Amino acid sequence: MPLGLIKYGLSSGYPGKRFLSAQPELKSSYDVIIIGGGGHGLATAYHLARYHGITNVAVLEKGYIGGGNTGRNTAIIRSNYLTPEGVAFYEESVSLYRQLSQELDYNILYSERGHFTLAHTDSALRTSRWRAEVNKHLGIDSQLVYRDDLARLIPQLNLSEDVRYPILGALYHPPGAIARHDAVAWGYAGRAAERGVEIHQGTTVTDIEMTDGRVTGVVTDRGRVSCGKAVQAVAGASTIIANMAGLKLPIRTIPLQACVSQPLKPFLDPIIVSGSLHVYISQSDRGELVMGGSTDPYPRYQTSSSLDFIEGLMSHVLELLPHLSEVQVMRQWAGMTDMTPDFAPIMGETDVENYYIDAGWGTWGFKATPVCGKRMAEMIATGRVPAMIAPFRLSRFENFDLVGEKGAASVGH
Ligand code: PYC
Repeated sequence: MPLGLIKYGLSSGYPGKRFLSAQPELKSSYDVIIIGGGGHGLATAYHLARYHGITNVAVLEKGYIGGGNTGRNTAIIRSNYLTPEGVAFYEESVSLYRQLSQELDYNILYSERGHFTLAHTDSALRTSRWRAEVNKHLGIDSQLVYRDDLARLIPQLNLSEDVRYPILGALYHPPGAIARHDAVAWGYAGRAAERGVEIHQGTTVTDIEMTDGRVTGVVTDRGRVSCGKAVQAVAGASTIIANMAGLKLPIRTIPLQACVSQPLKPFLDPIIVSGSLHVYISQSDRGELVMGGSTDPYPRYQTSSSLDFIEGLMSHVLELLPHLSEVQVMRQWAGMTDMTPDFAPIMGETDVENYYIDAGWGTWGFKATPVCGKRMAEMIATGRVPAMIAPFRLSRFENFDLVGEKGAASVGH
């Protein structure tokens, strides 16, 4: 055992540098309060502090940082969306992700694997072709591949025609990647805190105080605080918090389950997704297969797991990769997805003058973390909505100016 570790274990003090300094008392007032200490809230805090010099910021987190959907997803990063608005937005996120370890001086284990969305029907092939063309037009590396390409690129895949859903081809997106999700939250938190942002874990927001259409303060279970501006980034609880500010969101919250297998030697480099079979699967740096499926069939606010889900998911995984039949599932969990009618997020201003929203992340929130941080911070600091996020405004649902992204969702709904 290394000497340093023995000294550490025997020391009565805390010899290591704390990642986050001890939690202070809440101040009476902040320039900006961010409700939600997941990736999006922490990235917003980091960008406010680092790029806009706004450091009188409090992040209020009910549980612990990254303990919500940031730590409950399957960590897939890609930009092969269907609409020009979606593609441009997620492409900025991919480019920020690519250099995030350097930006934060913290290894997020970013790993480019190639992302394959399998097509099992003619109509899925048509959507894939459409996505490939939109992607290529916007400079995204994305192409349609067929069975002979797949046999070469993913030799593990069951390409037999004698199955329920034979594979006809796939949308191949070489930059598709995975990363370590906790590290994304920790990296942003650490670097924001170094610049003076206060991160208050275990702090539940119970009300939002309003006067004349403006937020004046946020009430928590640790006391009331005034603020100049407030932003909510609370995936899975968006409607509840927005209600406190008098806002109604067109969101239904539905659990999404996932699981990991026992660790295996590396054998699967790419990320494989099948919308028809409701499966996505990748192998993490620890060797575990990270697997997920469709959302639960009913809305509710709970993160419990079900046997029904794991049975269904495994039968689908085995259709694609039958040699995994002896592999054990080690852990199972659920996140909560805030689904919008058009499968695109809700970002930007609201009817409440100084209250901003980052919500509606459905099953695609993790991959948007860096771009959300950058663009939300820009909006809060400058008072102008960046063109990049303008299409995702809440008011689009009133005038039916939707951003239809359902065809690009990896998950069955
Ligand atoms: O959008 O890539 C995605 C995704 C994968 C799993 C859930 N969503």
